[in-house]
Amino acid sequence: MDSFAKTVFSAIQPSGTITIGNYFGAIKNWVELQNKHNCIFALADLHTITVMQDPAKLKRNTLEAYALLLACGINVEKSLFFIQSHVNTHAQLSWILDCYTQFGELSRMTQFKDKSKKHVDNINCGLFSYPVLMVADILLYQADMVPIGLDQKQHLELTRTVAERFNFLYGETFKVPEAYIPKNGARIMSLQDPCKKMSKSDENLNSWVAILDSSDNIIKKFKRAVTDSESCVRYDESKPGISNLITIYSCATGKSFDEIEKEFDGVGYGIFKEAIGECIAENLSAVQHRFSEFIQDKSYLEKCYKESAERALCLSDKTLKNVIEKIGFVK
Ligand code: AQP
Repeated sequence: MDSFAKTVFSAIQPSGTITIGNYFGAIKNWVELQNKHNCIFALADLHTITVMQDPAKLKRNTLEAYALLLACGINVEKSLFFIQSHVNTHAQLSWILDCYTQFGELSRMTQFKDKSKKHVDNINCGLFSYPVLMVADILLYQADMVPIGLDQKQHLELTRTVAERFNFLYGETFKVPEAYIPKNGARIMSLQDPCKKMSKSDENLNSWVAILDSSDNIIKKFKRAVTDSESCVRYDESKPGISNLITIYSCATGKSFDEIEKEFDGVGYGIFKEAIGECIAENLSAVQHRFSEFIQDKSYLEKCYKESAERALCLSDKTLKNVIEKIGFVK
């Protein structure tokens, strides 16, 4: 690894089929960042069990997510890319940092409030302390930069607070990381309720587009996307439906909002929705093709995630040992 480059850490939960929200908000940036920085990426399966999972499905989702991220361009020659539960230091540091995070701080996390409403029958302690595990994930690698979508901003702020608190108590231990939020695509909204973010665990299958959806399905989902009753293709925050579609089209094509408005001047929403569907389907077809190759080669996947996990363990163990020393545990 280049010792002058920055260290970047980010993770994604294998909690379902990965959406274009995850893609434009996170993965696409990860792929670009790998060319300049020392990147460490993980599949956050420990985070995933904060919500009840079917074991067979979780296993399948994890392997598929691994293959899919390779297909999107995560390159294990350049970056570390491992499965979080394979690296024990994450759970160990998380417990320690639980003791340096206040109940009040975690109570204010909007993701906890949202998920508690969604899973009323399973408001478990892991769901509550999820942000601390994310703090540990990041601080273990002394990350400078954490690429995230806007939904994770509050968790990143908590990471900074906990790092500063620990450093204040015990002297410089953790690097205080910065968030890296994309200018465009930081918050892709649901196609059925554009006031809600697009989420892979949303039960309404028309609300999200998965990277692995068939072309027909992608085109159908965009045709069904909820918009307002007007028909002028114009970005306007008071019209979240059409504005979300413009954002998605802009992420996929690299065109500015102005260029898109000109391109679709005088045509109705119907034609625009069809154009986005076709464009996204075309954009994703190469990724889908590569995915179908990676997913068949289980021994290659295993080699990649095992090697990365070994290297991640070595790196993160340095931080953990330092923390253990500072808090007074006998080595
Ligand atoms: N809709 C989104 N727009 C932009 N970025 C997004 N991200 C997630 N949804 C959007 C970013 O994707 C990365 C990985 O997210 P995650 O899987 O760790 O957790 P999440 O944010 O909870 O994603 P989901 O899809 O909503 O998962 P579920 O449904 O399981 O809760 C993060 O960087 C996130 O910001």
